[in-house]
Amino acid sequence: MKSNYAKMILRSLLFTTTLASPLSVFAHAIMVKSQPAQDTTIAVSPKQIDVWFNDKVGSEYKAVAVIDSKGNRVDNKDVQQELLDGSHLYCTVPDLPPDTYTVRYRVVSIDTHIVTGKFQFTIKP
Ligand SMILES: [Cu+2]
Repeated sequence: MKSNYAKMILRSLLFTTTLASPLSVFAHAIMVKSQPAQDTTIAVSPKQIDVWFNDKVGSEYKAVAVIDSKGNRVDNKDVQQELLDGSHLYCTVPDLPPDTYTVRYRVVSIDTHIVTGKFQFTIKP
């Protein structure tokens, strides 16, 4: 988690630096929220995984994958971008058994930078 935080700080520093460039009106995407939330334990399988960024992200190359503790991909490979909120991606999942899951995402920022990241949640009845 500490290294993620360091990366976020680094990214915001880089973003501040790029404010000098004419393209800088466009934001670098940073994940700001998810459902299930990062590092939470829930009792029942979610129906879908939601990820929100600080700004709209590109519609191309978007990816969200849910991986179980054995390394198997378990989501339905149906990532969507909300029509009226381009900062919101989601994919559906089947009924997931208790386990710790890793959600990996990849998006293209409006500033054209590719952003990848991951977070975990646990299902425990
Ligand atoms: Cu960027």
